[in-house]
Amino acid sequence: MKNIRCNSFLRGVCFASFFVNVIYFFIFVFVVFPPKNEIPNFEKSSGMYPVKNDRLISEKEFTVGLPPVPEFTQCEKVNDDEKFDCFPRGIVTQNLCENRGCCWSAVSNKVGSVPPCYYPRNYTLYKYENITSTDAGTVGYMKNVHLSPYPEDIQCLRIDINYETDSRVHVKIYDPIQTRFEPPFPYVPKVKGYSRNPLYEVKTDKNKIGFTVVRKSSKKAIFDSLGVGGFTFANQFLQLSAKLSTKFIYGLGQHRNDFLLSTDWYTRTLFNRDQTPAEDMNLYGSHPFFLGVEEGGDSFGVFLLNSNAMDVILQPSPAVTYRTIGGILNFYIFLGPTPEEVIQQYTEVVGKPMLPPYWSLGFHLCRWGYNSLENTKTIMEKNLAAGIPLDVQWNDIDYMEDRKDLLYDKKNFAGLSKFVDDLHEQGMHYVVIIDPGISNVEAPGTYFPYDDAVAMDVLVKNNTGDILLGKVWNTETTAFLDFFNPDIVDYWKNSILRQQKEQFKYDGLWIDMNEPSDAPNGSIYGCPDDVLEHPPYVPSVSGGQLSVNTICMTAKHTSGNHYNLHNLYSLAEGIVTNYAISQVTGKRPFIISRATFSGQGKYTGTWGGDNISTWKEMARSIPYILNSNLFGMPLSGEDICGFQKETTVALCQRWMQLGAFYPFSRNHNSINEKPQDPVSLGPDVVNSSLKALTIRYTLLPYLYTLFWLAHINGDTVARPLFFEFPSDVKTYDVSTQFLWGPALHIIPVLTEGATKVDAYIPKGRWFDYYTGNEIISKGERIRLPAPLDTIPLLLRGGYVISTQEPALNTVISRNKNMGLLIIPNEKNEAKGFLFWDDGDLIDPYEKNEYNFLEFYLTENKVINKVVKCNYIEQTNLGNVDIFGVKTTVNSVMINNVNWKNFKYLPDSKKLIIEDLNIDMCQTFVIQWT
Ligand code: MIG
Repeated sequence: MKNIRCNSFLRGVCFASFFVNVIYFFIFVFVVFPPKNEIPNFEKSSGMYPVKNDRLISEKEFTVGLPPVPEFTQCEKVNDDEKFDCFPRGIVTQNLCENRGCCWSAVSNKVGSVPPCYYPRNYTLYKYENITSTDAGTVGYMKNVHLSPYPEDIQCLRIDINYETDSRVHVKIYDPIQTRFEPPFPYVPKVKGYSRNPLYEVKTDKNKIGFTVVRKSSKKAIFDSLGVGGFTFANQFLQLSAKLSTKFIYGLGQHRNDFLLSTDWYTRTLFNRDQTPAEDMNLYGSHPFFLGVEEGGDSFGVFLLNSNAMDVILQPSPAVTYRTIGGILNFYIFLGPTPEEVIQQYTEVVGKPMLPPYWSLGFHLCRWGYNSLENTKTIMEKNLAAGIPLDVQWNDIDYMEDRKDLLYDKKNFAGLSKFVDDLHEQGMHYVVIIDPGISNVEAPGTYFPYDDAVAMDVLVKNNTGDILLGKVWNTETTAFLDFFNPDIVDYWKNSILRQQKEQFKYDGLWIDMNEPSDAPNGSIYGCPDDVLEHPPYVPSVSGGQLSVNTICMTAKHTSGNHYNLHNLYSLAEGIVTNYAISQVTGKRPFIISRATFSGQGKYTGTWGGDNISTWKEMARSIPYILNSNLFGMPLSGEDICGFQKETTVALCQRWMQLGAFYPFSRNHNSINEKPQDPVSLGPDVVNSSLKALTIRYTLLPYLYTLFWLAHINGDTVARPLFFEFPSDVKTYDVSTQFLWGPALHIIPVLTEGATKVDAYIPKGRWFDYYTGNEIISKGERIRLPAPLDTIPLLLRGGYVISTQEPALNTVISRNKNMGLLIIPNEKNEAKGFLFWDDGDLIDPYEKNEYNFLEFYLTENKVINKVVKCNYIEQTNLGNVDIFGVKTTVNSVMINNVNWKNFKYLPDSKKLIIEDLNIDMCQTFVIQWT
């Protein structure tokens, strides 16, 4: 790329603005670090959990500087759908609106719909000084020519458009003079060179601010921001709008809404918060990424790499508006064209998901309030005795001594170390919770986590430089670990090591409360009055203020203010914890995090937080799982049978079936609720759980292979139907069914008492998992039987699924025979893969210690292809089930030798070949006639 500089005029402007910025800097320093003279008043906490739906929007309206000049006159003929809101906060009048240079049309003065005050077509606060395009992209410099209604417009902006890959364009708009905050992670690998043959074209215009990305093949503008809306780049208010090529939009998490997003003037707020999942609220995680799917299937993705609190508004045009309160505008746009490719391209930027240890794909049992080791053990043993496959036992904060991190209750949990050793003997694993806040009131020398943290200076500070104190679970007050401090790596590793050495050897960590959650709103002293605490525009966060239920925005981390880093806190903790555990145990880490940010899936899995035991919540868990997969965090699940409120037998029976197909499958319950493990709920729940979990365990090699493909390619594991059928519009809003990979269709029962489900079955050849019955669908709704103990499952023609004989846990099942399910398509063909390794090794790919096999069916012959067999342990094939064999089979040949042990089932048209003993790392041919 040619090096383009500011022209002399612009240099003048930029220079002048440099001095302005220096002055701002001093003002800023003064505001952020006021002379230390007063301690803010102690604001009494409104209890551990303040009312969480108090949406309070009372932002100050700033109308500073010059009102924009009257040349913005193009108010006519803007369709309602294309009106972009020019006055998002406060009560607007015609006068106030027009003072901003915006257009007024009171007719449509409805909250949450057509804005009465909207941007004129020729609204522009910036003018290009210089814009140059080359084969590699575009560079432009713009200067601020009209002041926005927000303080501190950035005077000089640079836009870099880089054609990074054939399917990805990177657009960065930033201040070229004074560096602004950019998230330190996810770390995006730099691309060398540029694409010579991009799938897109990017249009710019020297008279209009913005850019338009056009898909070359269809000529459609997928993201068109040229002269759209009111582009603004002030210090704490950055706004960009764009028209989109489709109203089928997904993502922008974390929220509890329909999977297919509404474009009906719909605001999604991204700001990590400890908030029981409820509609229209910002929840634990933030993922400024969306997937758009055009009718016909062409898909694209848009990622705004920005960690500040933001609102993202969708409107019917369809169009999107980003309003973020800090950082820069850093967009990555992905061209797909399939939805799956969009996710692969997105995870190229934010990081591919980690490969979970094999055992963590088993079933997990947990609750808050076992209250003693004895009770934990009793419940666990009852479930094992009932034959419930169980890989992992968990304990919640009740195992801690006075809810103190890194210490266990030696009275109620006496013998924990032996218990954990015994679990390991049986092939089971153990996971415990840990919070990012530690008690600061223990006597010196009695609580190493605090003493060490002070000695190593790894705690979050307040605006005056003292340790910030909040209150989480400790008896008195809580200090927060600064996961942005480089020294925290040693601190965390040493703490975990010490706990493992002196106490017990857990296998994974559950990192909770890491939004971070803090009950007193900010700190026990409240927060200072500051532009970081009360920015001119506050996104629609529930609670109305940024510090509600978390620490102050003025809190200090080593790498900056909490204002910028808030949404990254859990990612920082995830990165450090992943490293620390792998160092301590020498094994592949397993971590489940409540809060998340883009790129989290590279380090941790996640779960949906404090859901409620209702039928509606169970159904809502499916969009959650699908979204997590879109966000590159395939290891996700919800609390099976519901966390809060009492579950019922009928609900838990169905939820255990659905939960058996969550990528991360854990039954978890809140304190004070009745036990809800299968055995405690009785035989109906036990039987359903047994049946569903046995299938999960049978299919684990397939599930593990999907996780491998996610790890290597960025594929999804649990997948919406439209990922496999992108041209079928009828699949676009299906979120009551989902797929594992391409081949297993899961159709849970979501209504009480129902014993049938009407499901949308995309066009093709399918087989009932249980009966082998063939279903040919034209792309229609089909009624499927669903007796209370059964979750309908369909296998998709065209695939080979690898299986293994199930057992009580995966350490046992991994010694058993493997199998293949061969599921033919209309042409009697099928293919599939198997990834296999020791299940616990760190970086099997980099170390090249794994097996990868391919399987192919053509007509009446199955063969394998050995791509790699570097993991020295036999993968022994014991049986092969072939579906849809239309005529009786008389003979079976294995490697050209007759094989007697087979049966043909005329009713289900299944051929079952048994008692094999084939090393799958040797090539084989199986034929039948
Ligand atoms: O404020 O550790 O979401 O799963 O059981 C509650 C106790 C703290 C919140 C988690 C939940 C966990 C609970 N924790």
